[in-house]
Amino acid sequence: QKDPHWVDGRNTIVHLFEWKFSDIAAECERFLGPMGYAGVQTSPVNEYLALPNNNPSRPWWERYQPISYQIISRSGNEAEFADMVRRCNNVGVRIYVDVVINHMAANWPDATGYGGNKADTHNKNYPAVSYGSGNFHSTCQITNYNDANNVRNCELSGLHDLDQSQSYVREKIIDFLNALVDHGVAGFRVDAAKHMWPADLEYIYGRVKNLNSQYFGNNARPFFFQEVIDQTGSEAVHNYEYTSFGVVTEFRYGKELSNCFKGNNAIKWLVNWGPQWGLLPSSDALAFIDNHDNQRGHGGGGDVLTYKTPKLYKMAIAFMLSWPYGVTRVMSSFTFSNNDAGPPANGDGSIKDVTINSDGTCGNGWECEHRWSEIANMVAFRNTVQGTSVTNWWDNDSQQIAFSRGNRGFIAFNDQDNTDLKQTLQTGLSQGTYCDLASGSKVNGSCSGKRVTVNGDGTAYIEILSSATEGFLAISADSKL
Ligand code: LAG
Ligand code: CA
Repeated sequence: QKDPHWVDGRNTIVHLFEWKFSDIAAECERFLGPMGYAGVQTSPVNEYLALPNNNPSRPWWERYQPISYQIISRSGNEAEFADMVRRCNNVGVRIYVDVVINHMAANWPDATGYGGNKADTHNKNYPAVSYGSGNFHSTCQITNYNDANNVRNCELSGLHDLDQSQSYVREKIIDFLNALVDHGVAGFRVDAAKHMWPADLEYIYGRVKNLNSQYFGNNARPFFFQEVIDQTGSEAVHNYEYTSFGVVTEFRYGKELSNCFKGNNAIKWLVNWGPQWGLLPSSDALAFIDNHDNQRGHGGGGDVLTYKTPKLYKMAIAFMLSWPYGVTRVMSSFTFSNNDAGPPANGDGSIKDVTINSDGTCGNGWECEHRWSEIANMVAFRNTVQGTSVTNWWDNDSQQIAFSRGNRGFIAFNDQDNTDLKQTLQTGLSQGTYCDLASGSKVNGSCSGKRVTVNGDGTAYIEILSSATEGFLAISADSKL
């Protein structure tokens, strides 16, 4: 169940972290569809804990404490969810829901969900599912990542740990996933997969119904990408235990690329980026630079590049989108300084609308990295070069590299401090003038950024000054003027 069911010619999933369904639907229609994005990962959509103390603001991590499997959240209700899935599918953008099935909410006094359902968390009683204490592993805390039993049968941060080996629990989870499939989703991000037994997940995925034939034809199996944090390979649980029945989030991907573009490792070594670096095989991997956890020091985070260092971040994202590896995912954040802070909210606690400025960026506290022209243009680049391989590799033996994607695209990076890149390089492209997708965009046949002249023999003079705002340059068959 590794096929994301993208519409032909599209690529890349964007995580619209904490967005309301109504805003996601609008974004599919006004931006993601037209720009060639393939899908959206939503935040958890089922009912979760509304923290009893609303001061200072609802933390984003409330969403990872389920109260029931009803579709009701800060993002909207079931009718709004249904409307979003329909509208996004209609413009060729797939929906993937983040599902939290490892556990239920931790101990809280008077735990109440967004839909108003109550849980007696101290007694592991969640009547709105319903789960009782017998559906959980006996209480113990995760303390030893060298012990797979401890990691999978004990509680993660006090979150009550479901026993997915029970057929009753499996049926409840399958019913929940089937309800989402009925609405027309294409698949799921499985939260905390590392903390569940592979055999239980394989059984559950195998029992989820085929995707809604209205959008996916007959016999389409749901896509599963599973969150397994395995950054070192030295813990008891390995990411490859999950790859025979789904894709896995490849945490080493963003970690190593961040390290390179920060200058801690030479980017010339990226010539063999992929399994030779210890990464999963391409077809098993979800590739990303940062996610909602590690951009704020959660989930094994700490030093990945994020929107906060835009020049280096855009270079890492551009490299990801130009390199043939994995199912790519782009993060779309809200601005934060406090790691617990929830999304931009109104006085009544409702999530703020995503507003769009006249220059296409977002307002109201939303970063919208996916709209940064350099990133959106690289999603288009990836569509243009689909099916080609890496050719014409060049490097300066250090922090400057360039390569072609067959005869469809060419990209160069200058990550070297105080050193300009000024080179005549083989681009692989046909003769003509091209618009650089990093410094500008091609709009109505004209270019708002640098122009690159490709000669009859495919060579072109490439210049990226170390002082430039953008540290890369990219041209493609579709950016020809
Ligand atoms: C994940 N992947 O495996 C999510 O990506 C990650 O965001 C989730 O943790 C985690 N698994 C569990 O679903 C997040 C926060 C935690 C937070 C948890 C539950 O990173 O910090 O824990 O969601 O809301 C919070 C408090 C803890 C507390 C716990 C229980 O931070 O201190 O013990 O709640 O009340
Ligand atoms: Ca578990």
